[in-house]
Amino acid sequence: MKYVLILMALALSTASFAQKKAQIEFQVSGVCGMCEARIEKALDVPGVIMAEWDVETKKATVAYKTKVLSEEQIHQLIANVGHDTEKIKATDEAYANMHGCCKYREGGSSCTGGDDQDHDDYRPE
Ligand SMILES: [Cu+2]
Repeated sequence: MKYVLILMALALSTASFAQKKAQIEFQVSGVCGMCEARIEKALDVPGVIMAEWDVETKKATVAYKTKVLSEEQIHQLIANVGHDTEKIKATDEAYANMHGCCKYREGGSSCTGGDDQDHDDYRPE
């Protein structure tokens, strides 16, 4: 009986939660695992419940609280760190700040050799 009550409480809290959240999917330009980390970190803000970016499909999946953030703002957060989204393009400045490996625009990515890139040895000049 106790378990039933717990389950009911969980179901109720999920239901009230669901009314205020939305989940969107959209394309985001990027190249590698570092891009993934950067994109997901950019979305590590209040209001974002879950953010994922798939390096294979270039698809971002973001669950967020609609009272805190708009879809537009989410796109902007990603553009701010240098990645173009379906709606908002990153500024040249933000784009230039990215690791060379992540330069998706002119096909100039320098990390095309193998999928096991280690960026840890990268040092900015
Ligand atoms: Cu990258």
